[in-house]
Amino acid sequence: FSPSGFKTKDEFEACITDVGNSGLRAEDLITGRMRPACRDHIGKIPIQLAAYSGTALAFRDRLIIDWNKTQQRQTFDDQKRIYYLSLEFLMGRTLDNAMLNVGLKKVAKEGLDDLGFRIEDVINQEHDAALGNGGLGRLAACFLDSLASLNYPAWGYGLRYRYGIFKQDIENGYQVEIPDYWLDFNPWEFARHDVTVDVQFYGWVNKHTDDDGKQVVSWQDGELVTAVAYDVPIPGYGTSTVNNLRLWSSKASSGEFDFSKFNSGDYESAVADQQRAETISAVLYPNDNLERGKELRLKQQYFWCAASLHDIVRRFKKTQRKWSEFPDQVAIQLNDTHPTLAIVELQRILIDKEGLEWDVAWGIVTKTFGYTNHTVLPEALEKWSVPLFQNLLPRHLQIIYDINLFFLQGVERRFPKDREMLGRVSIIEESQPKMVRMAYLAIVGSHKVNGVAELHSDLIKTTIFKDFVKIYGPDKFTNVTNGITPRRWLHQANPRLSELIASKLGGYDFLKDLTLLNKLEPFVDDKDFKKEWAEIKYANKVRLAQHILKTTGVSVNPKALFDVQVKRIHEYKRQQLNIFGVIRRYLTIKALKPEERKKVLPRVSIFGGKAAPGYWMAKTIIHLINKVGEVVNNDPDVGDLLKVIFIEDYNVSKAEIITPASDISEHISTAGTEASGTSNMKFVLNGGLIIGTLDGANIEITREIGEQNVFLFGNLSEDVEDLRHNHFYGESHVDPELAKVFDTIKAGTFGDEGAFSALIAAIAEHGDYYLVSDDFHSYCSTQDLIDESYKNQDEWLSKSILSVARMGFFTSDRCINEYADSIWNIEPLQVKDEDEVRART
Ligand code: GPW
Repeated sequence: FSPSGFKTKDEFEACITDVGNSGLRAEDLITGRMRPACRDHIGKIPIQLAAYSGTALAFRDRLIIDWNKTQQRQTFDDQKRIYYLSLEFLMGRTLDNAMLNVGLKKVAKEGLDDLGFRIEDVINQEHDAALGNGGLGRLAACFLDSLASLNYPAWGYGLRYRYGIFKQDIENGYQVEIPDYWLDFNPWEFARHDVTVDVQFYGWVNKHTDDDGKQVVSWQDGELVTAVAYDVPIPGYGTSTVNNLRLWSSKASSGEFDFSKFNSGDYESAVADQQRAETISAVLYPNDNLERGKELRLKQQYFWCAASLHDIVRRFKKTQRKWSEFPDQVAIQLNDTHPTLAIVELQRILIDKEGLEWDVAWGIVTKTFGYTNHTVLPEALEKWSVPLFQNLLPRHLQIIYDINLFFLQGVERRFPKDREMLGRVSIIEESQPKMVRMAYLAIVGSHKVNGVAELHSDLIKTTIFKDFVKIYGPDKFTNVTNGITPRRWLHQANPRLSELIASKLGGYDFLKDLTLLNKLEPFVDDKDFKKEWAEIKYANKVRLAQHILKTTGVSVNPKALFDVQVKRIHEYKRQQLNIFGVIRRYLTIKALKPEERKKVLPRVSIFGGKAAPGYWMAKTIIHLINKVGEVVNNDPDVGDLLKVIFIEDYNVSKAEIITPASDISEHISTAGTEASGTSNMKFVLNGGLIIGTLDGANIEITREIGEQNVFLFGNLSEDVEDLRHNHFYGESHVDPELAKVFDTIKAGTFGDEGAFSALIAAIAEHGDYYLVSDDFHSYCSTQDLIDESYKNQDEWLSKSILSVARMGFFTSDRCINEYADSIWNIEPLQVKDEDEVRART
């Protein structure tokens, strides 16, 4: 061991540890002072990690300066701020994004190169911040990126889970969940031990009249848990704005009511209290589009809402304004119903603590909040049992009852003849036990309610919230179609495509104004351009093929058509339809004579996604995909013509590899069930075509890019209800092609047929709720059409280029501007040094 520059091994290792732990030598890595030692150790994991932490800490230093300036500027300017409350922020990795936004990625690359590191390897050292389940959490992350990039004064508020979404292993074809402890080394958060809030639970409500004859209500006793703030800088692209994401962590309160336990020697129970407190922010609930009514989840929700509201109110009070100005200074957006308690908490603060009259307070509350709905699936609509509420949050339950009373009185006055209306719209469901309907509470407490794609926003108005449209009129309900950030989902994930586009558009302005992509249209007939376009897609497929080989041991041909479906596993998203289609393809190939097989277009079917640990049917679907893969991938009759791959542990950083490598991706939910979908946008933006139903944002994507560039199939949402009805009351039969697939599974071709019987029965015997059989034929013929189209590569490329050129609408920048205009009523803050920063990037 003789690294030049260091006298002993110990000295060298101490230096590396230094970089890893403290950041003192962060700049050394960039400037190359450690060069000789590092060179000798290329490829060793600790040093790669050291290089990562060194680089991260160097960029972090830059961010902190802009972050402080931004916060000072926003405080000084004292404009209206938007607070985005989300129980999930699926951020993925930060370093690459920080480098891009600070604008010194090239410098870092050269510095690391000099030291003998590849920047990609360094970036890959980072653990994903996976504080979310899927689309809802990733949307929140894209929104933060856009808010900062557009210079909006904005804060995100969430929970700092010790464990994010679990890591998924596949063992013998089954999903196994491994805890995701991600906080080992996280240079992107700053513990703010000076920023804490005590949050109260349980206890009882004391109502009495004070000396002036005024009724005073106070919530007493119970237990206190302390929320500690952890701040994460959110840099914008091409601007010096760095906004703040504040995540709360729970710990035992120092002002514990049960302090006496320590004194009385009840040490064990005091420790148990501490653990109970820390449990609140311990783990992200791994359910997507499903609510299970667990007490700990309600505790999480209140803990986070109370801490955030306290923080927001504290900031407002510093300005010494009148309460009536609160809605001019503060907009709060509720990411689904998870933060609905914030409505009740603000009302409680205003009436119980600040002494405002009910009506005055309620006027302020409703002007402040906006609510975004992300689903119509009944199992995902939150309801909390009244007894649970009564125990955990007794004062909040009273306030909810009062909100409901005044609301229903108003409804009764307006619709005196419709007695049934009251029961239908009541915030309290008269069931056994009674339930609090959180979506109704969110509507009543907000001034705007929005869906996330046109069809979805129409559906909520005509189905689940129909009565509320009658009550409030249609203007309270609006649409803001989702978007994605082109910085991460084009530039970072697909740097070569971004570079090619920039070369034709004369720079990277399209990353700030995505509609500029339409300037690509004239190149659709440019031979050289098309060739480069195709080469980039191929290179991205090679990269994915390497990842697949490394992680699954299966070798796939990058010349084959890559067919991708990556998202949470859910019956409504219909991965079962896809895998049944794959089995049909397998049977078709098997039935061909060897010379006929030569004409078959090779295809790789790629799946990825997590199932909620308790969602048995979703786990069965994963199992089937893996078992089909085992058989198909090893069948010599099939060879390269068909491969079936399940990519383990799908997450944001894997999405960045998978998305640019797809030829066709699948967005095949039962019409009317997928509120928007956002991966559809990511795939098209990366030059992949899509097969999809007329659902969610697929519809608007089709409108933008043209019907001839999308492969649509299946029943329409307006026909779904009748079809379901017929399954139960009419004559139902399984599509004959699908029946053959079922026979093959039942014959044990993919192992123990019993393992899949429930999956088949759901379709063949139990009403086929998701219309798999109804759509099967249409799905398969559309897949056949895709094979034919792909054979004409020139035309395929034209479709790909035209689609990208027309995707400008789907940037989250457009989406955030719409929220700002139509819901939040906020303006961006002018940033003077923007040009300078833009020049750097
Ligand atoms: F059920 N979405 C999600 F509405 O990822 F809360 N998780 C969820 O728990 C819910 C919705 C919830 C998704 C929608 O399924 C998807 O269609 C949409 O694109 C995304 O939220 C962002 O709006």
